[in-house]
Amino acid sequence: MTRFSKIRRACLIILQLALARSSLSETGPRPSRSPTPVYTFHIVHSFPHDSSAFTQGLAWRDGFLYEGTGLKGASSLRKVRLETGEVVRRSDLAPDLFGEGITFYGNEILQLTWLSERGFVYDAEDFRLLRQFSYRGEGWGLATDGRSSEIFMSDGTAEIRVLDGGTLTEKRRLTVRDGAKAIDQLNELEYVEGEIFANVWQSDRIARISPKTGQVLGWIDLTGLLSPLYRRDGGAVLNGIAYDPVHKRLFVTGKLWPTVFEIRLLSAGRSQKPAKAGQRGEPHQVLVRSSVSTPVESRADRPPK
Ligand SMILES: [Ca+2]
Repeated sequence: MTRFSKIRRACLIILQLALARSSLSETGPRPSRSPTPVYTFHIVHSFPHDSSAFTQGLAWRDGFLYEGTGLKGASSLRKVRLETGEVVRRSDLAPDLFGEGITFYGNEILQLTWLSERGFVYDAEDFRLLRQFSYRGEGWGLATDGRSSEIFMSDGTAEIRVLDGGTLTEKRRLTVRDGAKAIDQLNELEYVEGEIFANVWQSDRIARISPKTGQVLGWIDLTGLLSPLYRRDGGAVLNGIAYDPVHKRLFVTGKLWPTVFEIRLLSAGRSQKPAKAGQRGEPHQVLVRSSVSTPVESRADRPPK
């Protein structure tokens, strides 16, 4: 065999191997991923909400809702009586500021602004302004787990910044993905039983996110929670999640919505035995579990109309 023939034969073998591999990849098994679980809801209670409040942050502590509102000239921090919607304490931002997310950190409340790169720290008891802090870019949502010294901050992208609670400086970032797809427009946040819940701006969905990996563990579909009749404004979208960890109550609302809803999560599309008599509508049932693979409740548990 001449040298040329050897080279030609080697080339043919390489070509055949490449074709065989290509054929295998077309017909062989592809890596697959189970669909991300989707949860729906059952309304446990409805409470009045100030329909002029452009909700940008929502939190719960010791029997009261705390709310941060936006829009220039209408931005505020509020302490709200859940049952009546009464604002029992309020501090307004300067009219040139657009308020955003809030969260508790110890006995303080932090509040972001949208484009001003300025954050505020208040005494949680009397709303006295204690100090300011700064950050780069946009400020959207805030949350903390209440135990570690970390604070989660969204900025409208698919990234969640992790801040040191003591210095309010950035430690690292999570990129939020559902499978391989980055999920951006992450807005108001809440830490719920080991997960970060995030409103996705201009959608009826809340992403349940792993605070370790940024992976979306599940979706909460809140379509139909508020009748479109009450959405008076194009900006009146779902935004605002608060969690009462003591009684395991989950609250959601929206910008300019007339209602705060306490909801219980349902596992969509999975049947389960009906709840025992007397359980329906009680506020202290399990709302969420730390493992999203565990069904929470089924549609079958919805009370009949
Ligand atoms: Ca929140």
